[in-house]
Amino acid sequence: MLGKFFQKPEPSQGDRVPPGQYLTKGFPVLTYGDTPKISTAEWTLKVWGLATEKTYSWDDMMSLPISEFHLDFHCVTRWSRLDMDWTGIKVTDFLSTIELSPKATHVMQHSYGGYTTNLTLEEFARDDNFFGFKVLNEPLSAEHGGPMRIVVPHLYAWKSAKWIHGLEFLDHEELGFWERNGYHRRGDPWLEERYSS
Ligand SMILES: Nc1nc2c(c(=O)[nH]1)N[C@H]1C(S)=C(S)[C@@H](COP(=O)(O)O)O[C@H]1N2
Ligand SMILES: [Mo]
Repeated sequence: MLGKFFQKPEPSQGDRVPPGQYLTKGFPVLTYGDTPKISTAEWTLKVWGLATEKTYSWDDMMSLPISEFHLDFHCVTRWSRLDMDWTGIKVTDFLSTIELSPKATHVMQHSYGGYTTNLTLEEFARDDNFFGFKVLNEPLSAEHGGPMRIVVPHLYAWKSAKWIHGLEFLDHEELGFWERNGYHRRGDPWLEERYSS
């Protein structure tokens, strides 16, 4: 994997690169299966489970506060991309528009195409998580999860669902697609939580 595209971190970058990761200056595409092609006009986001059921359109989302984000992105297949600028909607701003049951402790992200990935509510409701729709000053392309994806920068990137389509709130842990197929239930790159044991 090393060579032209993947580099060992410089010493000055070392404290930003989790153990066992290599740097890329590009933005690789990592998708299991086909790429859904969803226009903003047809895109919807549904909330259900331990929250009052509600469906958001693209315009509903665009009426929420828009924020800028600067982050590093770490894939469990060992590439890391530093310094990405994104535009999106903070998960915390979104959550203030829904009625969540006090019993909710976990959330399952559901994507167009059937991909799922799970988080605790605490990991999901962090200030640095967001619904991203622009990256590197361009609208998010279909291959990277456009028109809208989740980004959870503090965990491995499989926790950042592309083509986000639903959020299911739960009072217990359920496992998403990769978590059922051997990946770690949490996925902290600094602890190298790559696989379940
Ligand atoms: N819906 C969906 N989301 C997904 C994936 C996927 O296959 N489907 N792959 C995950 C993985 S393993 C990674 S590393 C990142 C990759 O995002 P990128 O293709 O924009 O680099 O998306 C995550 N989100
Ligand atoms: Mo990944």
